[in-house]
Amino acid sequence: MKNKYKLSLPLLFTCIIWLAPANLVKGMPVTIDNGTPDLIDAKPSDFDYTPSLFGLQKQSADDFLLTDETTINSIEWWGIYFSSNTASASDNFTIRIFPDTAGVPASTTSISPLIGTLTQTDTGDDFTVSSLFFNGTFDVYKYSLTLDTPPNLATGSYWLSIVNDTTNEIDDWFWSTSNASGNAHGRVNDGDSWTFGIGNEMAFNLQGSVTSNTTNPVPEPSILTLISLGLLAIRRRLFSS
Ligand SMILES: [Ca+2]
Ligand SMILES: [Ca+2]
Ligand SMILES: [Ca+2]
Ligand SMILES: [Ca+2]
Repeated sequence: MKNKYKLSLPLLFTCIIWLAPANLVKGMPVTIDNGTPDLIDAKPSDFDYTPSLFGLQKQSADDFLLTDETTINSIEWWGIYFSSNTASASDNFTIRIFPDTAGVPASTTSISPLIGTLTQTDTGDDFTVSSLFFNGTFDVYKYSLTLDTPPNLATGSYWLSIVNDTTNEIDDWFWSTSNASGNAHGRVNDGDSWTFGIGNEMAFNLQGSVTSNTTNPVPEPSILTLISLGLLAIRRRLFSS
């Protein structure tokens, strides 16, 4: 008899795991960390920027992946003011999230620009450019945005676009990179295709929480079949002795 109980214990646990609700991690914090400034480069992302050898785009975007349905509560990113290192007295960021279409951002977003409470802080880190075309040192600023209306996003790939507007400010805003190798993309105007491959990762992170869990999917039919077969086998053992 003892053997039969030993057999059924693992089965019992299997059943308990299977019966547990799918939303095991609902409400759990989510951090999407795309890195902090590498202090090597920065890319223009400013409606007031005039395309030049420093970048052909006015708008830059970088991708992120959500493995669960997630509500985004806040965003942090980093940047500099080019070319005289004069910080904007009134940043005017347009923060948008675009769906992914075959590895590039879609032309238009279905999510309204994200608004909230913004802070701008000089990190104390400096970024130095030393090239044939330009020499200069820039204060690296950190921006933190707590969203007024946190968007809820389905599982999938997205693109975060952060574009400042420094019209009437002496400098233009550049988004700090976090890695020299990456897939950030750029474009000039709203509605354009994102045709410029920037080739870096941009410095940003997102914080949120899981709205609905998708990493513990309902068991496959084949697993259910195995469980049923196990039950049958044990029944047979019990009744045959
Ligand atoms: Ca300008
Ligand atoms: Ca990327
Ligand atoms: Ca400094
Ligand atoms: Ca400007």
